[in-house]
Amino acid sequence: MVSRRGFLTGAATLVGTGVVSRVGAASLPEAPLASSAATQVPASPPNGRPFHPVVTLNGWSLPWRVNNGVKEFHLVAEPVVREIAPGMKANLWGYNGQSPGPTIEVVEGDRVRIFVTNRLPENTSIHWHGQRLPNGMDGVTGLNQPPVPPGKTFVYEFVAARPGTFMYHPHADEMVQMAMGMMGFWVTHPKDPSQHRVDRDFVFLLGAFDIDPGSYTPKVNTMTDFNLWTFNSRVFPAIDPMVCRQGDRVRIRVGNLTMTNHPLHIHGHEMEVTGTDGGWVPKSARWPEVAVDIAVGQMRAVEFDAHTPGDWAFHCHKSHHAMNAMGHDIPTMIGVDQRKVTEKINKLVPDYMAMGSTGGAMEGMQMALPENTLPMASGEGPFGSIGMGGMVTTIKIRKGQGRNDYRDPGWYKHPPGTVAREWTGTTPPTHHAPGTANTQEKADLRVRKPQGHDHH
Ligand SMILES: [Cu+2]
Repeated sequence: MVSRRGFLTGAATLVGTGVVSRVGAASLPEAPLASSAATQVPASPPNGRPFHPVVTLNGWSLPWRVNNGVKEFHLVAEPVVREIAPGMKANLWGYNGQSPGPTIEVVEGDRVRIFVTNRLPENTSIHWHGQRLPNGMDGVTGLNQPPVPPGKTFVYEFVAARPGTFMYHPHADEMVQMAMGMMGFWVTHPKDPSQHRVDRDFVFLLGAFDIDPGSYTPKVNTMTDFNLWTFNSRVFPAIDPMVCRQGDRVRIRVGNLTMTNHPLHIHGHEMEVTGTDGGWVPKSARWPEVAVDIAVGQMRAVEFDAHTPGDWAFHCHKSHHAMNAMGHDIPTMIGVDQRKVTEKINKLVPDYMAMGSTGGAMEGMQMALPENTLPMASGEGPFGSIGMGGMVTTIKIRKGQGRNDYRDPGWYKHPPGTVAREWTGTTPPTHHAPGTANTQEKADLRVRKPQGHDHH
């Protein structure tokens, strides 16, 4: 759902606020606006050098116009409302209606002109992370350019010199603006479209937000203890699956603009890093992996052969990043029989809730959620609760999926006899490991309310 916010609308807004940019409103290209968080599969490029477009997970690519051979884009930095998942919206800052902003796709050698209009309440700028460009186009406020004040439009112009995977983000009040969701993806395709050719090319940015349960705006001073871990400002199960055809060569490009690293793990397949921030990795220098760590500020392109049909998990392997808010400040209660204890504690602490004696903290949790809050973990699969949230999605590989078809094919239908099943024969007697037999009686009981007060 991309709507056309034509230059007339833009001009009216600029004139209305008494501000007209240096380039003149009439020469601004339109700044299209995305109104939903659905994945929008881009069509083949309507003009310019041919390329095979990428698919932005829960995002879209920004249309351009060609003006005397120059590709012109218009980004509008502005407050947006982003649906993090059905049931939760966040007041973020982003570009052209969404956070992250739209993906910019150009071809090696293209001359690119990007108009950046600031509709935020404070100065901004854009840094084109990873690009070779004239120093004055690099976007560091104060160092390379004056800030873009609210209401003004600046113009950036450079030649997309090398093919690869890039990002864009502000370099003005960076801590606040990136914590608010200001970031976007950039792909420079090779001049020869047969180079680095794959069948599916997915892109997304890793993000982190700290939004208190029941509230809508991220706490921008949080440094490490975030409670929402996102792919393109979405959490599982609201992140779209990466849909593939069996036999496809698949690329996933990821950029990390959070404050910590994320080891991304693929199930059932092996991947290799084929591109880094600095360019393409020669074939002889690649090695197979099933988890690729993406450090802060890094971009990686990984590739794999989609050889085996199914619904394969793809997720950050930091387990706290595979769940949503409210996962912290909760004590470990595995092995503690809480049945009688809870009764006693409830006399002292009426809202105390026992959690997870057998390990399944999330599944056992029955608690009314505040408004605009997601459960820590949800997602219903064909076999019941998936029990994850955050940085998780699935790679859905199907035989005979259409070449350019990214529609969710539904859950995988396993051939008979290929699903793990209960053993129904006789079982030999089992023995406890030494020292573990009476754990429940011997456990040193230490109970904490979810909100953190200690009670002994
Ligand atoms: Cu992570």
